[in-house]
Amino acid sequence: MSRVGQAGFSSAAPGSTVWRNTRPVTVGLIGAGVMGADHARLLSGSVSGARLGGVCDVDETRARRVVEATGARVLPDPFALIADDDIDAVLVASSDPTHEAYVLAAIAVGKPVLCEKPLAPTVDGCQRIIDAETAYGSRLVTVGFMRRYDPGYVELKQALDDGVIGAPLVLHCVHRNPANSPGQPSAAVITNSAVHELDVSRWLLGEEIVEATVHTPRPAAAAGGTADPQLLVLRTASGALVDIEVFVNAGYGYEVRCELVGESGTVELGMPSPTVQRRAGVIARPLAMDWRPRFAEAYRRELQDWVDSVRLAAPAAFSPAATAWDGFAATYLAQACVRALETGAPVTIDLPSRPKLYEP
Ligand code: ISE
Repeated sequence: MSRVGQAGFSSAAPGSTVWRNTRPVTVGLIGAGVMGADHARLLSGSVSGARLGGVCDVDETRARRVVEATGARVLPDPFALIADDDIDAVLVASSDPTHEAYVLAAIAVGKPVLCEKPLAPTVDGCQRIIDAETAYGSRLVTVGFMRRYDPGYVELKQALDDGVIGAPLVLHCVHRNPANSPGQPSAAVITNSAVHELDVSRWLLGEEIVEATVHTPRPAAAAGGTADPQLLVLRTASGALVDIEVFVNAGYGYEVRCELVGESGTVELGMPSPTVQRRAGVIARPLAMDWRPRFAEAYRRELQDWVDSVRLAAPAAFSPAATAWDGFAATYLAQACVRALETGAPVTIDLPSRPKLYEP
């Protein structure tokens, strides 16, 4: 019997709103860095039906700072946290190379796990997670591609699905960060940043990417040798095109833009700020300096949906949550784009077929 069943989170029909468990879901957090601290704050104040039960980080002082005022325990060992009887579900926000081991450990004890992107940095690592989840027999893994919960992206997808702009032809994406770590490998511009657009393209368009080319202008002086910006051009199975300008040393702020061009109209994300400032001779809209304020509502909705799905022991009806298969696909596409960057030539992408467990 699954740990979910043992904990009292018994199966419910998808779409049912009857909570099978009235006590809050006790979440164990691995990783108390920038994203872990943000998740802890949301779990403690903005998400209903959950409590933070334990936190583990390689830096114990950082973990202590995060649990202050929450009543949660600091656990020294991530695997002990995963196995702990008090922990119902696991949130992985540690460094990318550690994700696979923690997700596999959560599957081994039958606990739901929300893993920050990437699911694993390598395709083989993602495949091992798919194999473990398939052997377990039901889905436990969610990948933190939070843009699927952003109100703007959700409305954009709704417009497409409602037929408001006709069949999609071109998706234009822009993804800019003010600055990144000096010496960042050129591949990381794709695997760490553009990977969001790779996921969002599949999710929005509801089809797979079959070819990728990556173009690079002369690198920006601020990029310190990294190939930045990059222009990714993708072709989908039905023949639509996706272009992604990713520029992680853009200097001026954090900005994400997206416009979908259809046969009879276009739809694009609105301005991120609801206010307009007039001052010192300019009309301006405030811009965030990193992704947390820009996607604050998306992170909140993502966590709430995950907690609700744990309480229901089933995904909520119409949940946009990314599965382990979506995590696999994102890493697979990112690696293909890295090959396209390195060779300068188009790369054909033949994503393996979706295992039965992940069929809609
Ligand atoms: C970061 O890791 C993220 O996931 C952000 O959403 C993205 O915008 C940024 O470029 C990444 O470094």
